[in-house]
Amino acid sequence: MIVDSLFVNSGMVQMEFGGPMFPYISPNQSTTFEKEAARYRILPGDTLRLMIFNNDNKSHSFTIRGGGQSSPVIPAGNSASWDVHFSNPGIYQFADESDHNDVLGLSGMIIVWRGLDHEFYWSLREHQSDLNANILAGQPFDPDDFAPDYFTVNEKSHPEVQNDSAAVISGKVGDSIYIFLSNQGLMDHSIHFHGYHIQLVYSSINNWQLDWIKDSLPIKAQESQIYLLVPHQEGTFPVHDHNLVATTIGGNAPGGMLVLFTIDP
Ligand SMILES: [Cu+2]
Repeated sequence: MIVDSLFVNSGMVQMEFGGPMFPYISPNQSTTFEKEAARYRILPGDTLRLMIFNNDNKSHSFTIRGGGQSSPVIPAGNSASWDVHFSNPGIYQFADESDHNDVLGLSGMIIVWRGLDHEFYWSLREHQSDLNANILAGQPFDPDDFAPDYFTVNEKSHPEVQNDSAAVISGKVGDSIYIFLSNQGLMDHSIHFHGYHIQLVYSSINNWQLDWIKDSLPIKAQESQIYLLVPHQEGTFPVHDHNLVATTIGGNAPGGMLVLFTIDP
């Protein structure tokens, strides 16, 4: 049994220095609100017990997307414990899908995989800075009208994401480097590496590209994937979404889903 905590915190976020502030609800691992979502890493066979503390002013509950497991409903200011079981290795998403709380930030990834020497994590998400206040005010939201202006890896746009050592891939020529991706957003993305090819070793859906070795791989909304990168050369290269709207930040390029990474000899 792995025991960990999940604090539902609400606050204001900014996805760009000097950019707009907008309301957000985040699953965090402490009582301090931060935009980066909690991430849980366990081994196959482990049971995860989440102690959930709801610091928000409305009730919340979580489900494992596609998995049929639900937490208790936790009223504002209350707490509950939730045991989640996984019979297969993979990447799972926990989310509060009621009232579009997941669009407001309330979802994250649970990784159930064997231990590895070199692993990195990418939670993909889009944000529309003028939408969240309307959702919180109870106005209807039609996903067909979604027009995001911020695109994040671990809830940070480039260049801020360069400070995230869990997102910025690093290693040496010949290493087996695994990248755990979970698309928490509403859009499909296409992850494109410069300098290297990556192998798709896991997908949470029936993905006919499994085991393909390519420089670009699409990832659907709410899909999770694992890439294996075995670098054949040293150097510094970008990896970015090939859907170029997602490499903007507040309407300007470059930014968003773009990470520069370095492989050493
Ligand atoms: Cu490119």
